[in-house]
Amino acid sequence: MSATSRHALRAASVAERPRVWVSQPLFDDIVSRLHAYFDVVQAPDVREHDEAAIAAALREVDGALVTLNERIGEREIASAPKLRAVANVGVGYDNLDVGALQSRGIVATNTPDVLTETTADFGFALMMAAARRITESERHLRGGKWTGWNFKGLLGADLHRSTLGILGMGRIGQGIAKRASGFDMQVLYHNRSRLPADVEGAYKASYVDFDTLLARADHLVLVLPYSPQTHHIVDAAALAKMKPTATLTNIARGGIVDEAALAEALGSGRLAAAALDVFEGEPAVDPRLLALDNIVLTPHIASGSLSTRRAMVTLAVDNLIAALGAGPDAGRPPTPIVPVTQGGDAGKRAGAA
Ligand code: 8YV
Repeated sequence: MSATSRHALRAASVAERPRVWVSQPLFDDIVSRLHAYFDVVQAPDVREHDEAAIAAALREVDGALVTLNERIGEREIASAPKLRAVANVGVGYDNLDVGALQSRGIVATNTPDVLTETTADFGFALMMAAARRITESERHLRGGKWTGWNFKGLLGADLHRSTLGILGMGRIGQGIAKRASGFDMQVLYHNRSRLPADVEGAYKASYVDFDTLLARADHLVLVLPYSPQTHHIVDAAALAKMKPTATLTNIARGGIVDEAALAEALGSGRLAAAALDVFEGEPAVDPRLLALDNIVLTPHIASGSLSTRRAMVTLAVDNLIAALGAGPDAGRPPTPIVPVTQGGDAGKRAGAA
């Protein structure tokens, strides 16, 4: 082979390297594994990409590593003819239109399991903070309002031996139930489908209908996926069914709760306290919630321990490499949202690189 044709061959193989877009700076040492297989285009800073920016970023790429900041649906992929895989860094994937991706043969993946325990820890911490008024008490102290020990000041509600309600009994819900047993809590849950008896037995959890869950929970935790069916499932009518002494904790997605109705319930004393890690318009937070004392507010950090965030990025990178038909698991991404069928369109594309 002549030097010219060798050069032409090398140039062609370089040109054929798949391209991927990384939508946010994540952990460079983990993301850099992509360089072995792909040309990587990475956003230089954390930002909210609008529809046009996402469409532009996807136009030339074969794959994308994205977070909940990027909404990817029909319009964003309309002019992305090469796109074959979208790896979401997160277990929730309401930012992806999975149907639209699937109908175009684009493999979508998420990061389940690796964040279960960390997120359950945080859900429990938030629930305790709301029940025992921890952040409110700290504001009181820091604000110089603690002028003497007060026997009846800042009294909260107990967790131990109370009734825990879990709406959404998936992996994270089960993680919370596991923690509750150490507090001798009675665990009630509601889920799309009832769990097998052995799983209920393992978590000492009893299935109840949604209204019973609302009525009986001393502490209600939301851990269900967000979808059109669960939008504002906790609305004014649902809140009215809760005990006035109860707390509500949301570590799922903001849109599950009608925030205006929640602010009204908390402000009027209809509900004792709440804790939110997620917001419908995040990063914007409803000023009516910000004005309340009986609410704990955190900026979507439930999965935010260093080791878990690193594990999430590692899994997403593994997914992207495999979904684009490279690496040791070529064509078999570890955690596809919809199983990759090798005969199907998505399967063919996954193995196509
Ligand atoms: C992530 C989350 O931090 O996994 C999820 O669904 O909500 C969070 O744990 C977030 O998705 C990052 O994209």
